[in-house]
Amino acid sequence: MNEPALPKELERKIRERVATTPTYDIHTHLYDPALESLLLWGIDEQLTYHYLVAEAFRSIELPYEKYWALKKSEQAELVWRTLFEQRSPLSEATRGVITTLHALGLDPKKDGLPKIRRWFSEQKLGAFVTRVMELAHVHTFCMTNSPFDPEERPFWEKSFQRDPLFTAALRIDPLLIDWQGASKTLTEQGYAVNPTLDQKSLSEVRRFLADWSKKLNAKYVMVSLEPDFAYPAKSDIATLIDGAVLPHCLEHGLPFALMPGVVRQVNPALRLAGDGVGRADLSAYQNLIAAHPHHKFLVTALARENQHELCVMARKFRNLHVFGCWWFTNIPTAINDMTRMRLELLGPSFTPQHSDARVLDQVIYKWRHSRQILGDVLVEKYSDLFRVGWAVTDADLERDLRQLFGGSFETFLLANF
Ligand code: RAT
Ligand code: ZN
Repeated sequence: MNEPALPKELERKIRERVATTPTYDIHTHLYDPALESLLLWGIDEQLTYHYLVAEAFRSIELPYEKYWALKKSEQAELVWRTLFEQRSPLSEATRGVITTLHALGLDPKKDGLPKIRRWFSEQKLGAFVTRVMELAHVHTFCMTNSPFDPEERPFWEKSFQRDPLFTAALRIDPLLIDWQGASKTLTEQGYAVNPTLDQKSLSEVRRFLADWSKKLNAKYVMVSLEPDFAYPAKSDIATLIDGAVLPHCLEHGLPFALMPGVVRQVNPALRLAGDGVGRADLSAYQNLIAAHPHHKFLVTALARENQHELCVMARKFRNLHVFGCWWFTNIPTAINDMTRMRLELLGPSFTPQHSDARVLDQVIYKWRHSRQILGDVLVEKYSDLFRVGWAVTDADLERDLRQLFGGSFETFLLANF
């Protein structure tokens, strides 16, 4: 007997809606245009994206320092020659450039780099932001904002007219991973902290977090952590989390976003491209989340091996919201696997993707590629449901997609546990 198949018309509708539902891009490295040159865009920025630089170095023999001494345009030309002319752009990050350029009406194979550069030089930033957001169906970005970044900090200190399309997140890696260094920065910024983490210092750190959360109107507080992060522990980082970050998050109703699995600077010569991955001990995160049921945690893990346990943890703790396919997992094989697993274990109560874009243009490919996979996965899942006697309606579909494309995240931001 033939099992009932999902009507073709419904399959088409699912794919079309997945491709076009407006999304909240909840973690990016883009900036409000008021932060001027910090908002990167254009072909040379795309080509010198650190994902591509790491790949190009596999095939160029130039000493690292010689590459870094080149002008950005020369670096871009070298990457172009290496990854697009001497071989096909088969990797995810190189394919992304092709998707992006075509979406903008350019043909990288035919046009070549000079013509593409000319096209970008004719664009105006304001209109380009609008075009990218339309093409990617992104309604809002969340930035990554660091009070420790000497280029970014002055903008916030003098304040500016915010663009409502760019929301903010307070990024605090230097505070948590290097208290000795951070205590100097905080002292310079007028906070009376000591190199030892005493009560006075912790309350000053809270004042620092409160001031910056307010300045940014932050949606959450975020850190990325090495695989060996332990909790509970007698460490500076655990002391700072318990004594400052968690009380701050609770008082201001902010989630604490944790990104386990980065191994910093396994190859420092690659600079920003030099970080690696390691399987994290997620029991530390389980301890943290279980011990703080009234706090909210956003988590995305870098190692593919951590994905299943993270989903299981989210089934146990409603104060944990799983999000995105981060960095090295932002490749079709991992996105496919992780999205299926998450839907099968969590239903639509997670956020499948964020772009992590560092260059505005990349938003286009990051979302197109992920939406394609989410479309495939959802067609399969709604088909499975159809076969057991549940036909998804238009309203169901719209609601589910709204949740997956930022609705669940926004509900989580407002939740009180
Ligand atoms: O994906 C990236 O661009 C990484 O370099 C990291 O910035 C990562 O996304 C992070 O937020 O730490
Ligand atoms: Zn990031």
